Amino acid sequence: MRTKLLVCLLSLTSLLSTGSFGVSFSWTNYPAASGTVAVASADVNRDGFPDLFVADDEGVLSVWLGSASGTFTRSGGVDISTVVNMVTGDFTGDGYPDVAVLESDGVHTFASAHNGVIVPSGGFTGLGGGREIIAVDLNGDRAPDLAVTRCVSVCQLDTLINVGGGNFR
Ligand SMILES: [Ca+2]
Ligand SMILES: [Ca+2]
Repeated sequence: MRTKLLVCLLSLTSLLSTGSFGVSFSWTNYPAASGTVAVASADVNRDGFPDLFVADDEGVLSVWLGSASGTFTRSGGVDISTVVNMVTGDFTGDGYPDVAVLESDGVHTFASAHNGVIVPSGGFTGLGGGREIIAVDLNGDRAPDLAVTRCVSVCQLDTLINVGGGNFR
């Protein structure tokens, strides 16, 4: 599935970059982001420019701040374990995007400190075998909750309800 998705993305990227759809893109490579295994976007510092959460294969989650030129500068990072996937959302309710990281041992959340820095805010271990994670308001209280699919002996869906302040139950 991921291979097919990658092929589709590469095909689409090729079409876009060659201008087949009437648009073109330039490429920028970030050597400092080598080993990237997952990426998600949000305007972490609310300056109007999208930023990136980047997780690498050495167990570091970094924030890359965007700019008006479309380039990114690494702002800082926190140690994590093996990343499977991640999703952004304002889990703390302060208006600044946070990130929930699906790691090999469970879900860990990191809150924006408003300056492009993120700090650990919570976590659930014992949720091994994670595959996918989404943020969605499951109970209609306007606070984003989390839904996780994971497979150990059987595949299942787990939900984590946001109880405020970046805490889940
Ligand atoms: Ca920004
Ligand atoms: Ca927040």
